[in-house]
Amino acid sequence: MVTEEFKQLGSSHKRLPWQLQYTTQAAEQCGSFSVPIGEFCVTAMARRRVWSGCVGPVYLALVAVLLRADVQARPANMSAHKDKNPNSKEENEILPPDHLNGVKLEMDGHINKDFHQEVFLGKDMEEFEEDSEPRRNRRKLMEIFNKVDFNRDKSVSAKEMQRWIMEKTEEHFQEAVKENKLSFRAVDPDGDAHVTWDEYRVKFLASKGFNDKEMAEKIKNNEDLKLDEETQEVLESLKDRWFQADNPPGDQLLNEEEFLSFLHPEHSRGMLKYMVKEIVRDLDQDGDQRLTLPEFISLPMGTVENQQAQDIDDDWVRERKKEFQEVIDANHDNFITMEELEEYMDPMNEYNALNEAKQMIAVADENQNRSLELEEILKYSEYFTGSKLMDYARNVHEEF
Ligand SMILES: [Ca+2]
Ligand SMILES: [Ca+2]
Ligand SMILES: [Ca+2]
Ligand SMILES: [Ca+2]
Repeated sequence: MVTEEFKQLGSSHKRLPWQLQYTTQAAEQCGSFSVPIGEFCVTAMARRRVWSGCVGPVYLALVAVLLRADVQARPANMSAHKDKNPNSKEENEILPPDHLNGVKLEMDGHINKDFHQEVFLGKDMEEFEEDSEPRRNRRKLMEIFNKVDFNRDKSVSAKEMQRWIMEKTEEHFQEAVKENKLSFRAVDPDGDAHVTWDEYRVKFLASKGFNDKEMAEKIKNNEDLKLDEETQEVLESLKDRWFQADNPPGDQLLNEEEFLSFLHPEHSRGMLKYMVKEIVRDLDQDGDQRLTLPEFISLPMGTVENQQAQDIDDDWVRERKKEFQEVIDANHDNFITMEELEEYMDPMNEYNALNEAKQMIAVADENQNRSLELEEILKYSEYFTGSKLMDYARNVHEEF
């Protein structure tokens, strides 16, 4: 189990906007590329019909080609490049993030591999990523340990870890609120506290390299924007989401709070439901609005070309199966309903936090006393923080 966890730490997530992520990430998971085109087409077509009428097979082939190009051109770990690229930074300000911190599933239905690190580190996550100096990391981890150990008995119980997880989850939410202020200012430059879909659409297109004045003019005159298929696809799923975030009575304008739930669906009940619906729709093959195990594990669907990829694939399936049976399917009737998935994905669910706490403890609890001592946390620092501490035993000694 531990080895598996460690292996996961090394695997990177590719985070593309909303629906498109589905196929590319699936491909990445098994180390080879193949589009589960049947499922994807159904999704793309259903969505497209709503907004712009019918599509031909040529279009779908094009999407496949574009996706293929995209997968190959993209760096292995997008999050690592995020801050070094000023363009993508600007884009990030107004686009819904592809990955939500502290939420158990990615928006495409994949399991969030960094979840336990996110809820253990809170907003300090990046410090551990950037800082590879083991001495400093060790000190920071010791500081964290002392805070998690609320009653100061030198040991972290499940209750203490649960409390900590809830606190760190709240921290992610506060970060989102803070970032949203800036994002909202960027989409609402005239400061009238409301943003129209058209205003947002122009900003989005500008972030994609289109000329904003030209686009605004075309939109005003109802002209064809002549967008490439990929941009069109992303825009349509953004539009769905935009209208979903518009609280009733809908006026097609988003205020700051609505914009927050547009960017961060995880903290709004209505948007959480919407996100769950999207995931179920994408994975549900027989249309009964709930997921069986085969439906839930069918996501990567790739052809596997070599043994290494096969192993990754097996791990992936094993982990997904475990999550289905032991956690998400709460009443163990072999179906995941939308309600069950919603509970599972709700970041503020205390029961989930306790489960997570117990799971974290189980990974590192070498002396089997159902709580974590400092030595255990330091030894498994890679699991908790993503960064390895060399010679942990000697160094612990030094620090004391
Ligand atoms: Ca304690
Ligand atoms: Ca089903
Ligand atoms: Ca169930
Ligand atoms: Ca222990």
